[in-house]
Amino acid sequence: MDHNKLALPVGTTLDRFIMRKQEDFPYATGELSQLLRDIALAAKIVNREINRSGLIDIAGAYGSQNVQGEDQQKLDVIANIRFIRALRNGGEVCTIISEEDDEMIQTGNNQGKYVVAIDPLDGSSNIDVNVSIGTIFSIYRRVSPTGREGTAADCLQPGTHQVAAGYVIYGSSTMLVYTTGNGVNGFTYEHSLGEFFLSHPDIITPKTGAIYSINEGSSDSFSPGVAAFVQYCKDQQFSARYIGSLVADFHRNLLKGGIYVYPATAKNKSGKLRLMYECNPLAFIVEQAGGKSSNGTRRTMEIEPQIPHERCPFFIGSKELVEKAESFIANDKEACDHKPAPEPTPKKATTVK
Ligand code: AHM
Ligand code: MG
Repeated sequence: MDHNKLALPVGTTLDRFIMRKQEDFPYATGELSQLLRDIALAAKIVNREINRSGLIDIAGAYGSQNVQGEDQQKLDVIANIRFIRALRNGGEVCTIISEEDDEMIQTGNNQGKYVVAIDPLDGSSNIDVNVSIGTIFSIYRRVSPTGREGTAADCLQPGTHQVAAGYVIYGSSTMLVYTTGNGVNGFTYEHSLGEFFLSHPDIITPKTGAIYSINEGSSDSFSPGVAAFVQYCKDQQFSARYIGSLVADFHRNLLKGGIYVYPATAKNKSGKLRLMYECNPLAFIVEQAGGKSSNGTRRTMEIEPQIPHERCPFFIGSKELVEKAESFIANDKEACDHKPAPEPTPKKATTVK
């Protein structure tokens, strides 16, 4: 009897995977590994809260707004507490930027070598209706000396300086996907064992795809370049898929190929999504998987952040599709640059009396 058939191996746990990766770097101190494990632990707790949110009184609005004037959901607040507590207790992080907090959060771990930017619960307006939501995080090495609080310079680094980034999707299954700059790996949560197991090793995103994800409700205020790109997607008979939950839209397109766009609109003049804890981490992941991310004219990860909650237009997904969107935007810009000077407004005829 083949014993393996009787009891199939359960596979590699996230903890073991992180430890193995650490062994690839002979001088690694294990702090980044510990930090990733802290995030995974908080994700398990948040996953538990989300799963029972319909049963206990933690769904719905909290009755306050975050720094960006958005209504906070109770689970936004709970997830924020859980992640901050895990990062504070872990001891590796000196400073945190969170979507839910106006100011930088000092953890009190002044010896911590890392800073974290996090959206603890993205797409939270979807909580009450059982739609997938997510956590997005980005990890930087501090640039200021240890022994004191982290500074704005530690927190406001361009995405190219990220040492790790990832997301958790709380969906039909819960997954954690992350990169440390050496490929992208995905882990699925096994509830009964309380562990994430490697289920999607070395994720590569398709070069192109046939899905476009954009909120077309705002199409009246799209720039001509964005409007032309959307028309191109329709002409190609692409499928429109928009959950309105960034992690879920991104995750689908990462696996199947496609493009997610949140452009500048009349309501959100610089786009809606935040550079530090929504765009940059996903940009790092997509690039590591062979895809591309841009603000329409520039690589997302090269944008120099000015403020913690900065927003930027976001075009992310399969390389060919992001490049196609950029080419429509460049043509639009060229058209604007070369627009003939407007006809002088005819002077009002003077009435000769
Ligand atoms: P949030 O961080 O307040 O949850 O907002 C971000 C969400 C994204 O998950 C999603 O892609 C986008 O906002 C949807 O915005 P819209 O409803 O304008 O299409
Ligand atoms: Mg968000």
